[in-house]
Amino acid sequence: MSISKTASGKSSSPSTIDKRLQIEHLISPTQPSETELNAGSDAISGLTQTPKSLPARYFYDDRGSQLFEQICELPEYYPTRTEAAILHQYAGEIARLTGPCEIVELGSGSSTKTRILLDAYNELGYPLRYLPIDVSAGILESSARDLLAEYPLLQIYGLVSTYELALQRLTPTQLPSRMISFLGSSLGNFSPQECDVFFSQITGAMDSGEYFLLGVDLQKSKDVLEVAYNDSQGVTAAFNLNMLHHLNRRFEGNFDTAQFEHLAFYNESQHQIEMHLRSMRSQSVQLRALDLTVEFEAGETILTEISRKFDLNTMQQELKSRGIVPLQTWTDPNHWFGLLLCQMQPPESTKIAD
Ligand code: AVJ
Repeated sequence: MSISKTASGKSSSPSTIDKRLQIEHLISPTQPSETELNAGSDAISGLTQTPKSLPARYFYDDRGSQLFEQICELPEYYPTRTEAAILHQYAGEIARLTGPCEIVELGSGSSTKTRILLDAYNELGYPLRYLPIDVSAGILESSARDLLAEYPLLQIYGLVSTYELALQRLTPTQLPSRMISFLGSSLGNFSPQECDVFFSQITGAMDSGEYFLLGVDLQKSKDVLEVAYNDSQGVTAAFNLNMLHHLNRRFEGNFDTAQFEHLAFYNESQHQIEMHLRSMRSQSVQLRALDLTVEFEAGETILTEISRKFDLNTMQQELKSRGIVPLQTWTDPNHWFGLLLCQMQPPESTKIAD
């Protein structure tokens, strides 16, 4: 019994939507901030290293976010629907465990899975306050407006931002508690070292007693994994190649995407899918805004993404050792995906645990 446009009997008028919506831009593609100017430096360092790499966050311009939404619907790409099924089954339990709280979502995208949580909080009569955080302004604003039309009591305070900036910017919540959700196994994009940094940003942003909801993709057979990143319709390939379009636009580049191909495989010893773009011939590419020329040999690859696959027990231990205490863990019948609800320990006990 969720409140929707039909259940509430009317949809909200545009004016009340505007009153319940606030979006703050911490980054912008047209007027790059200090941090955005630095952002080009991660592309420079990746492209001048051997082997070459690019940060996965360059996937997500507006077009890339759209392609990612399409990936989530692919028959081969199991993580999204598996996580959504777990959420459907346990959202009520999550809401009861956290009580009323503000929901912060890192990398909110289309906020599809958020509806499952909002429905559960709504059914318990809890106030609905949502803080989506995404680097794509287009998808953030359009999904915020859709949500406000569907939930007449919802308040949204969106941040167009990287995780890092947004986590520094969180002000004390007006509700009894807060839950930061990080779904879709986006954590898998981080190397172990980047995970360390990310978890300290999380602990830095959260007060003791607050909640952290984490979705992680679990280790499984190579066959299932490789098919999920090599779909028959070529959407994943288009998503991967779109990073080059994004760099062209953002940094005045001249990548010819017809001269690169998508490559994705499971690295079993590292428990990670690796996505690469392979240069089909020797070529040189300029990124004028970065004052950079990059030489490629035929067959040379750029690593664009790692997607790590986790072990649930190890993840629980790791979180606990950082004072992010798992309260409850859920999975699907195949054990393909894991959802962990954690609570921040008080600072004193964090010290003892160290
Ligand atoms: C958003 C990082 C979880 O690693 O599965 C999907 C991105 N890349 N297909 C993933 C992705 C290729 C996705 N994450």
